[in-house]
Amino acid sequence: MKLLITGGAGFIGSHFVRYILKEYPTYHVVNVDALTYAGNLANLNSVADSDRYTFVHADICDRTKLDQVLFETGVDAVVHFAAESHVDRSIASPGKFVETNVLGTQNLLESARLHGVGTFIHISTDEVYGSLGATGYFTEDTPLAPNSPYAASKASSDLFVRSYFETYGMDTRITRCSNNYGPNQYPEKLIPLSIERALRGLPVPLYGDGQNVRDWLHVYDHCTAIDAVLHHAKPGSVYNIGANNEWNNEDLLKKIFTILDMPTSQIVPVRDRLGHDRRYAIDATSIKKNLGWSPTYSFEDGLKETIDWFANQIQNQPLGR
Ligand code: NAD
Ligand code: TDX
Repeated sequence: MKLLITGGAGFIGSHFVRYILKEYPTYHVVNVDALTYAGNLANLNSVADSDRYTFVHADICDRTKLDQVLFETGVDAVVHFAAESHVDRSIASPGKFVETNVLGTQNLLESARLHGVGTFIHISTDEVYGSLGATGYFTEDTPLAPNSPYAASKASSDLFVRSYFETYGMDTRITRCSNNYGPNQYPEKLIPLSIERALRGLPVPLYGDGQNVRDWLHVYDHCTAIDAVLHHAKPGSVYNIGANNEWNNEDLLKKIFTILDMPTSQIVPVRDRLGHDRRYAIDATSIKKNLGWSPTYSFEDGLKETIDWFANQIQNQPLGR
C-alpha cells in the first residue's frame, strides 16, 4: 500500500509516518508538509533515508502541486493530518485556520477525488463537539458545536469530508481524538510547554481557575487507532478516540512538577483563554467494539517518558527553534 500523509513533519503525523514504516514493511509513505513553525523534519531523521519514504515540501492549498504529487505517486489512501492546530493561535489570528484547515482540506479532497484515491482519512478532533459540563461524554452522535476558531475550522473541514462521501461516494473516514501528548510535540501546547518552561526555571501559566478538564491520550495509542480505521473501518464512518484519562489542568501541572521533583510555586495563574471550553471527554465505545482498538499506555509511564524526552532535548540543544 502507498499512503499520502499530509502534515507528516508535525507532532502526530511524524509519529504516524514512523509507525507505518515500522509496522508495515511493504508500505510506502509520501509525506506532504509545508513545514510551518510546527513542522520539523528532525522528527523524521530515523526514516529519512528509507527507500519507502518520500518527502514533498508542499502546501495543501497549492492545487497544482497536489495534482502533480497524486498523479506521479498513485497513492492508495490519504491520511490527512496537516492543519493549523493550536487554539490560542486561532484566537489571535483565525484567518490562517480557515485557509489551511477548511480550504486546504477541500483542495485535498478535490484532488484526491479527481485522481481516484481509494480512501481518505481525515484526522479531526473532539473539539468539534464543543464543551461538556461536569458529566457526560462526546459520542459520534453528539451534535457539532465548535467554540474556538480552531474548532470551527476543523468542524467545517469535517463537513466537507462528509459531503464528499454523501455526494461523490468517496470512501472518507473521520477520526475525532482527544488531547495527545508524547515526544516531539511543539512546545506550545499545555504538556510540552509546561515541561520546557519548568525545566528552564520559567513561570508555567495556568489559565483561569485551572479546573478545565481534558482527556489525555498518548500519541502512540492515537496511531494504533488510526491504523485500525485505515485497515478496518467502513466508508463514511466516524470514530471518536480517547483514553478515559481526564485531568483538570491544575492537577495535571502538579503531577508534572511531582515527577520533575520541582516546587509547584513555578505554576502561575494567568488570565483565562477567551471562550475556554470547560471539559472534553470521549466515549470511545464504538472504536473499541467495532474495530477492537484499545489504548495501551499508562499515563504515568507516558508522562515520565515524555518528560525524559524533553529533558534530553533541552540538554542537547536549545528549544524554541
Ligand atoms: P502540528 O501542529 O504538530 O503539525 C501540523 C503539521 O501540518 C506541521 O508539520 C505543519 O508543517 C503542517 N502544515 C500546516 N499547514 C500546512 C499546509 N497548509 N500544508 C501542508 N502542511 C501543513 O499538529 P498535530 O498536533 O500533530 O495535529 C495533527 C492533526 O491532528 C491536526 O489535524 C489536528 O487538528 C489533529 N488533532 C490534534 C490533537 C492534539 O492533541 N495535538 C488532538 C486531536 C486532533
Ligand atoms: O499555557 C497554557 N496553560 C493552560 O492552562 C496552555 C497552552 C494551555 N492551558 C490550558 C488550556 C486547556 O484547558 O490547558 C488545556 C490544554 O490546552 P492546549 O494544550 O492548548 O490544548 P487544547 O486547547 O485542549 O487543544 C488540544 O486538543 C485538541 C490541541 O491543541 C488540539 O490540536 C486538539 O485538536
